[in-house]
Formats: sequence, C-alpha cells, structure tokens
Amino acid sequence: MVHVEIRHVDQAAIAVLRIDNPPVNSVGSQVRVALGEQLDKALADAQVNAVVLTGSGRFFSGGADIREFNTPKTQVRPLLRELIARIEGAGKPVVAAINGTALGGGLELTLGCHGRVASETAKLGLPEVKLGVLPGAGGTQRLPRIIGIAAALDMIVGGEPIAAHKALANGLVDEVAADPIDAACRLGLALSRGERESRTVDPAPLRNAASESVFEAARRDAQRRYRGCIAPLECIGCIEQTVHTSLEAGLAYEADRFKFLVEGDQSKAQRHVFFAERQATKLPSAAEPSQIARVGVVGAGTMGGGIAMSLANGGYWVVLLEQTEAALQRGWNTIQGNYAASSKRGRFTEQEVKDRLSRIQCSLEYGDLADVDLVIEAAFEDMQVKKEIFTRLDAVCKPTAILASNTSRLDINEIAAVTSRPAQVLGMHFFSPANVMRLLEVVKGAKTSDSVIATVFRLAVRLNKIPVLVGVCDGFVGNRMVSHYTREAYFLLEEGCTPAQVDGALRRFGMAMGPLQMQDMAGLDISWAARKRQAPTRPAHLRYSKVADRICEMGRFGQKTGSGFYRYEAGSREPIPDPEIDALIAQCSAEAGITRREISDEEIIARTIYALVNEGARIVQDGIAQRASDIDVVYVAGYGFPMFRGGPMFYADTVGLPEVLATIRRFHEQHGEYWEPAPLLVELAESGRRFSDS
Ligand code: T1G
Repeated sequence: MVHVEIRHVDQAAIAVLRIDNPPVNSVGSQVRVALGEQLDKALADAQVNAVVLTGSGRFFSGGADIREFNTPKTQVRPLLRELIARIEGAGKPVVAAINGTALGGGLELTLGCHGRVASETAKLGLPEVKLGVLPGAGGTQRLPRIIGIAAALDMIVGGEPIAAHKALANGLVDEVAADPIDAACRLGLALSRGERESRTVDPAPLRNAASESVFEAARRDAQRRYRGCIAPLECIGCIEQTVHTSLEAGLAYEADRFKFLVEGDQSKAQRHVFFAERQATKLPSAAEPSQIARVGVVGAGTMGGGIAMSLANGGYWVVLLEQTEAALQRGWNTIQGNYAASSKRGRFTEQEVKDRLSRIQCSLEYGDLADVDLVIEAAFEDMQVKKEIFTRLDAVCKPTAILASNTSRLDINEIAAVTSRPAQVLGMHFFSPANVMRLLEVVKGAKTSDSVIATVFRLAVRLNKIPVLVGVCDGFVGNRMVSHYTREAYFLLEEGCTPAQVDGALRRFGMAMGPLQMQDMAGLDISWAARKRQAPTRPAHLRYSKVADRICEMGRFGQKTGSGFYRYEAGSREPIPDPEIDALIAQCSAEAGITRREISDEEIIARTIYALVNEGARIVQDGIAQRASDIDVVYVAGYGFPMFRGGPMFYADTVGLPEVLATIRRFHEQHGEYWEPAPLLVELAESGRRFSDS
C-alpha cells in the first residue's frame, strides 16, 4: 500500500513515501490509513529532515477510490481532507514528486504539500465533475489560491487534466524534472534549510481576485455546455467561496456540497457510466488479438472519410478506395477540409495534420488492398452493393485480412456468406462523424472468431473509441432501440403534439437533441428507405404512422433539403416550426381517426424513454447485448442520452422497475402490442431486482 524508503541527500535524510495500489494508486480507505501512519512516523523521526510523497508505476494517484463512494469506507479515518491538513500543517517539509498522472484526490493530496515537482510526462487534473461530484478534499479551495480563480475554474469545471509544462507555467508545480523524486528530495532539503519558500496556501480570502461577473459567466457557460448537470454549478459555487471566506470556512462549505452531490442521482448515474464504459470495452474472451498496421477503407463518403481520419489519427496507414476519381477527390477534399478546421481550432498542429494526411493513400484500385490487415467497408447501405464489394475483397485481400462492414443495420451473416472467410467478417458500426464520435458497435457474426473480435477491440481502444460487442439483428442495439423511440414520437405527433413539443420535452429531460430534430439531421430519407424495406413484412394490424412518409413524399428530407419536420434558413441548422407540418400532422390524425389532445411532458418522456427501456430489455434477453449497462454505454456515447441519467436502463433502475413496468402495462392496455412488457423487465420488477443486477 505505502512503501517507505530513506534517501540521503547532502548528509540529510529524506523519507520517500510511495503509494502502491494498482491499478491506478487510488487513495481508498486502506491507503489513507497506511499513508497517515507512515507520515506520522516520518514526521516524528528526528533523523528525517523532509518527506517526499510519490506513486508507483505510471500513476501518482488516480484519485479517491470511486468504488468506496456511498459506502462506510469513506468515513474510515483519516479522511483525505484530514490527511491533507496534516501535511499542510506538518512541522517538516512534505514535497510531492508527481511521477505520473495525478487526478482528483491524488492531486489534492499534493495541494497540501510544501512543494510540488512533476515528471515531464505527468498529467494533473481534477476530473471529479465528470463523475457528478466536485473535488471534495480541498481542491476547490486550494487550487484557486495556487493558480488563480480563472485557471482553477477551467480545470475544475472542465475536468480536463493539464500537462506538466502547463502546470509549471501556471504555478501549480515548482519544477518539472526528469527525476522528480530526486528533485523533490532536494526541494525538501532546501525547504528544511529555509532556502526555499513553502507553497502551502494562504488561508485568507482571495478578496478582489475575481468579480461577480466571472462566476456568472462561468455559470452561463456551464449551463450551456453541461445542460442539466448540477455538479459544474456546485464546483463554481465552491470556488466562489474563496473570494470571500477563509480556507477553513470554504473547506466546510465544499465538504457539504460534496456530500450533497455524492448522495445524488446524477453522480450515481455518471459513476455508473464510468464503470460501464470500462466493462464494455473489456475483451469478451481470452483470444489473442492479431497485429493491424494497414487498413483499407472502401468508400470515401461521409462515413468512409471520417473512418479514414479516425484511423490516421490512431497512427494507422490507410488505403482509401473509391469507384470514381470524382468521388475520391470529393472525399479527399472533405478530409483535408476537416483537418484544416481542426487545425484552426487548435486541435492539431500543421505538422500533425501533415502526418495524418500522409498516412492516407487514395486509390481507385482494389489491388491496392492486397496487403492490408483489415478492410472497413463504408459504401452505400444496400445489401446487394455490399455483397458485391465483399466478393471482390475476398478475392483480392490476403487470407488473414479481416473484412468489416460499417453497416448500421444490415445482416452481417448474409454478407459473410459471400466470402470464403466468414470467421474474419464482422460489423464495425461507427457513428457520424466517425472521427469524433467514440462509440463503435462491434457486430459479431455467427462465425466471427474471438481473435477477430479481440483484434478489432484493441484497434478501437487505440482509436480512443468505446467498442461495444453486439449481435446480429436489424439495427443491432442502438438503431434497433431508436426505431421504437422514434415510433412513439411519431404517434405522439398524431395524438396531439407538435414536433417542437416532443423535442422540447426530451431536451428538457437532457437528450442532446429531440428525436424529430435528430431525424432532420440524419436525413428522413434514410429511415424512410428502412421503413419501405420493412413494409412487406410489417404486420398489417399494427398501428403505423404515415407522418414521416408524408413529409418525405413532399421531398422534405430534413436539413439537407432545407426542410423536414422543421424549416431551416439557408446555412442554418436551427429548426423552425412549420405550420405546413402542423397541418400535415393534423391531417394524419384525422385520417387515423385520432382526436388530438393535450399531452404532458411527463407522458412524452415515458412513451419515448420507456420504449427504449422495453426494447433494451428484449435486446439483453435476446443476447444481442452482453449486459444492460452496455446498452447504457451505447445510448450515452452514441445517441446523446444524458450522462447524468446514466443511460436508459440505469434511468429505469433509478425510477424503479416496478413503476416502469406499471406504466408500460398501462401503455399496453391503451396502445396495444407494441407495449407488450419485455419478459426480462417483468422478471426483474417482480423479483425486486434491477437491470444493474442482471
Ligand atoms: N477509483 C477506483 N477505481 C478506479 C479509479 C478510481 N479513482 N480510476 C480507475 N479505476 C479503475 C477502473 O475502473 C479500471 O478498473 C482500472 O482502474 C483501470 O482504469 C476526494 C472525490 C486514472 C486516467 O475521476 O480517469 O478523487 O476495469 O481502464 O485507461 O476530490 O481510470 O480494471 O476493474 O480507466 O489507464 C477522481 C478516474 C476520483 C479518475 C487511468 N479521479 N479514472 O486510465 O485505466 S473522485 C478520477 C480515470 C475523487 C476527491 C474526489 C482513469 C485513469 P477495472 P482505466 P486507464
């Protein structure tokens, strides 16, 4: 847990305490106790001139142990804030040797120290806000007193770590050294001899350090960027305390607000997502992944271009194939334009853009795919087209090459069947824009081998994607569920809502975008094609809304045609309600014999979100998803579900499955068989269990 080593520097003795708690040196109850004991010993030892705190491996510390939150372990003394106060008030210098990543409570531990030295590769951050809490061990009170209000607001409300050189520039660390422990020992010695000033903070209020408007601006920015989240606003409130209260009073306020947040639903939801993402990306088998160096991408359209960029960003060599020179040039121009925009935003330097572009080889020849290790097909969403492409790929690519389709819903088994290598065929469903969105649905065909899955999972993690293993069905996980969600949105329109009312209710719930605005953005023609494909097999007795079809028949496909459910001014994506659509909807209601009525936000949320939950339960019981939390990862990472609600399945657990089931049973009586409760939901609700127990 905590190793002690005595180092001798210029005839002085320095006690080096090293936190050793794999995998990330989290500071849980056991580490706190051990650290407190070793600190007391070192401070009491007359032979010891100074103390250095450091971590083992590549972490200083990944912060407090998140798994202990909402358990009695968080009350085991010394509390982290008590430990930090002891360091701050120690009779000898205590210096932090930040050997690697220092996050959350790990970084807060260093803020009580008398000096801080960072390694050149160290990352320092207070990401608590991403878990729906705030730095609860003094970070909101000490950091502003060290680096100033504005920089502290950035770090704490944004939650992003900073590099060592930036920490040196803003005064967070005193030194950046190749050997941080040796440098920290020397700093400790200098402090013990009065040759250097201690960096412990001045407890007085930071009067006049920032005007009221700074905090109001921060609140407005947080409300815009993190709509519906309460933690960012609480962080700002804590930081604001530093301007007019002492350190002691500010620490008490911070402790109170931390307790409020950590016991709240939002933080529990965000911590669920944190662990769910890590569980989803775990390799589903012990199979050994194979090496991938060169990747072919077939199709240079929106998806193919984004995938090529994502691969180039991940350091892979890419062969981007198109059928015609014109299509290839269009795709290449789009890629260059995207990189230029990123460079202008400061995301990449010019050299980084050059390096990435140099990794993408454009081609019109299938022969150029002969030695790639993986091909990702991102061509037109038509089974016949895909079969033709996979037939050619099978003939051209080396026997070990993996062949993947970016299809968003088509049958991978049917595609694999046209090749001689079905074990090496799978789906890799990227989300647009593919160079930005982190979700990747990895679709395992009936014959896809475990080693192919392992290979693609490892590639996905290297692309900073979140791979989620899904099975073959129409729409896999995300799109299969979204069709039920969208169906209910269309029904609500016929029953009395306007598009703005449905979308408004769901945005207030926290969705990044309402379903109808999302349809306008994605293109109404895409789902129209899917509905036409499904029409021959759609049971005639099931209710069907003609609203979206009628809009498509008017040539209104959404943003790309300037109108869909909404109107759009030229060059604008801002949805404008359109009375012509309201009239069309009323017409559809009349034709369906539906009397329009007032519908509450509450019903809109229940009808759309519980449609997701019910289908999600079916997906788990069908084995299309490995677990309910994978569905939450898909929806938060790929469909704009609010992180602070944890995903549709976690949200249902939070509401309570008995209540969700009762509502679904009521909808079943009112709206027919679409609302047949999923057996898994019934089983869990009636046995007092939750999706997170399944
Ligand atoms: N507590 C418990 N477990 C943690 C953990 C933590 N802080 N951080 C990571 N893990 C687990 C993780 O679940 C996974 O477990 C394994 O470690 C490897 O993680 C009082 C209240 C540190 C950058 O928010 O950002 O301090 O799956 O796969 O990619 O103010 O983990 O193997 O079972 O992510 O190398 C603040 C959260 C806490 C940092 C490493 N700290 N962690 O990334 O590995 S709250 C954080 C991370 C706090 C104080 C407050 C990353 C990482 P398993 P990994 P990685």
